[in-house]
Amino acid sequence: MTIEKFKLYHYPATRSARVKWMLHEVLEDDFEVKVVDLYQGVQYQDDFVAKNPNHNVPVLEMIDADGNCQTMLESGAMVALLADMFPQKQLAPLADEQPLARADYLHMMYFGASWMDMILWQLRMHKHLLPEADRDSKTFDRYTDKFTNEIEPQLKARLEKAPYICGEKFTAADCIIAHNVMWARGYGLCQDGIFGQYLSVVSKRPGFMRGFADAKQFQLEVPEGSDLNKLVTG
Ligand SMILES: N[C@@H](CCC(=O)N[C@@H](CS)C(=O)NCC(=O)O)C(=O)O
Repeated sequence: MTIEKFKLYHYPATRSARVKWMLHEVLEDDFEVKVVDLYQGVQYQDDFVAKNPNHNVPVLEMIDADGNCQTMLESGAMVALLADMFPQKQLAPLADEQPLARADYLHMMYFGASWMDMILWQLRMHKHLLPEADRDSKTFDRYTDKFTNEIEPQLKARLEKAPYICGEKFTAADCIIAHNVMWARGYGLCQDGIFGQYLSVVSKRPGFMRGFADAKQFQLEVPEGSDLNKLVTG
């Protein structure tokens, strides 16, 4: 059964941009995007929480030809599924054809969407999102050190060998890792030239350009007048 419609709930440059990029890779512009204004707290309104009790983006709705709708709430799962749904795009090694390459690809996909993401989220929470009184500079510093000493060398070692995170070919894992690298650079990490080189390679892709065309709308600081610091639960 084919999917008739994809609808992405999105906010520029956040984790939903990973999925927007991937959707552009596989569908060009043939999907719907609904912007959820995170700084206005729209994600905490009842109708959005009914869709996503975790009150965050991305949310991906997929509607099949019979009108059945499946909702996904995890960016890593969305990117992985889209790569598998469009094998002709060759964005993921197939488990039966290249089991070792598939293992490495899944490893990097999950490393990006869980382990690395968890560290970046702590930085974001303790620098910009929590109410000032709840921010802990020791937590921020500890995760900065962890990222610098443990994560960056792993990424660097890969990118010194090949242009993409899993080797010579772009894969869907790059949608997660490159987004994380940009996120990390916003917090002063991933400053080595190899990361700039990596981003300059992936950012030449039309899917990337479309996915991040709205990125300038994102600001790291919560704007004056926003209640997000009071609403955020992490
Ligand atoms: N596990 C989720 C996390 C999504 C997430 O936390 N999104 C952030 C933006 S990067 C968000 O919408 N936060 C709003 C909030 O919690 O108020 C995923 O990766 O899909």
